[in-house]
Amino acid sequence: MEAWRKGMLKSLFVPGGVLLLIAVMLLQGGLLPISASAVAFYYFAAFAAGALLAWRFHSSQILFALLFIFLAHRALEFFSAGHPVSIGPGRIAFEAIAFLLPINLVFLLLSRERGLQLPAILPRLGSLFLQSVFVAVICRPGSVKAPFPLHVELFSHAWFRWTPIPQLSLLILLGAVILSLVRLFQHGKPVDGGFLWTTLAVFAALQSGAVGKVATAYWATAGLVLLSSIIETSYTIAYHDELTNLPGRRAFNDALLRLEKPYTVAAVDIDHFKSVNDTYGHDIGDEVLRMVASRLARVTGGGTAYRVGGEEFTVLFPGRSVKHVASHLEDLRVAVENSVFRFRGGQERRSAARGPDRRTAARKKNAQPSRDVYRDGLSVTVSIGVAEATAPMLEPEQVIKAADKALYRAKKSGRNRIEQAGNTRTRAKQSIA
Ligand code: GH3
Ligand code: MG
Ligand code: MG
Repeated sequence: MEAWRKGMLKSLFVPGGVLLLIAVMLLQGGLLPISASAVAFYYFAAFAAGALLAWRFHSSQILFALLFIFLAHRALEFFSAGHPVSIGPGRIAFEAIAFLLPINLVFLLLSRERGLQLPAILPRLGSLFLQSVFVAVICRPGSVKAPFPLHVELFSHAWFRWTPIPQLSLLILLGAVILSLVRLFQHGKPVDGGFLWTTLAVFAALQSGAVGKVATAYWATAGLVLLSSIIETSYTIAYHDELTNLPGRRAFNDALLRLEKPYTVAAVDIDHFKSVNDTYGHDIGDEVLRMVASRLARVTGGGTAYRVGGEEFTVLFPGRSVKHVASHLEDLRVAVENSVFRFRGGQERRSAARGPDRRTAARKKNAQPSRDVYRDGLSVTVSIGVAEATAPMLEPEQVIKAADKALYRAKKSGRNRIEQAGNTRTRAKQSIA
């Protein structure tokens, strides 16, 4: 649970929150005198690099968010001639953009990523064009006030003296923040965190008058946050297994480089997993893998679980000896054993096993799931081999090999149990019902 909270907090604040915090400290705290040319460089670099990355990673969501933010700021600069104004086209542009931009961000956040195919980008380009025409029309020279809805007062005027942002826009910005927070907690995707902190950076930019040095730095930060969410996404793809969301083989290899004695390695393998696939089909097999992975992700005792192969996992316990982790591994084994995986339409799914899978099952006489199937659910068990780094086994490869050997012994002696390297005694003997 603790690890889950830590991971959630991290994906909430890193990197968007940290970037915005640094921007606020530099810009509001005056820690560092920043020249206008440095801000201009930051601004163009953030948007250009962001657009380049979004294009290479086929993210129309991010590309259009960057485009909307960039064009919104360009329009504000244009209509207010570079300094905040409280009347005329400059103010109208401010009210229109404070209203439209957060709505566009919400739409982009809710839209499904369909890459940079023409059918996906055409409607967005069309909407961008229509909005540009709308802004140009209401901001034409001589206009004094924006259309009424843009500055409608829903609450007492006195409450909003602190901000130049119209009430309705504040509400939409708040809605966008809440929505991205909800999505972040639902999916935990870096893009959701990106939209959250970008919306807040847009708020900071509007709050600082939308034009001028400080505001420009906030617009640039909005771009940088989106850019960093692309980097974060590609990191997640490279280091996490897509099916189970556990860190994958690359993350495991990375962790091995950083390991220092003492540490313990546990090799975990699902029992009779092939027969789960054969009996219920590959999709249910995948679901079961996900379920087991979610138990592994919550392993206690300072361990981190990695998906190193198909249905093979490794838990690393840096700084721990086998003695320290034994009870935690036992808790893990029991947690998997007691988890009943439920799915709808068990019988239909059962007949879904096709082709070679089914033939293999028919041929293999003793192919049966490790646990009996409950009405609409099944449960699986895992075997665990555990080894710690002690002389003469000092290299991670040796420790992993020893853990694998112990795992093999656990399989041999009946499965659903934990075996320790160099110890022939069964540590947690459990008979399979
Ligand atoms: P044992 O108790 O000896 O480990 O038996 P087992 O059936 O689990 O043994 P084995 O390691 O031979 O089987 C692993 C199976 O896991 C084979 C493969 O079909 C299945 N598998 C590997 N990766 C995936 C995956 O991503 N999804 C699904 N559904 N099945 C997978
Ligand atoms: Mg297995
Ligand atoms: Mg296996």
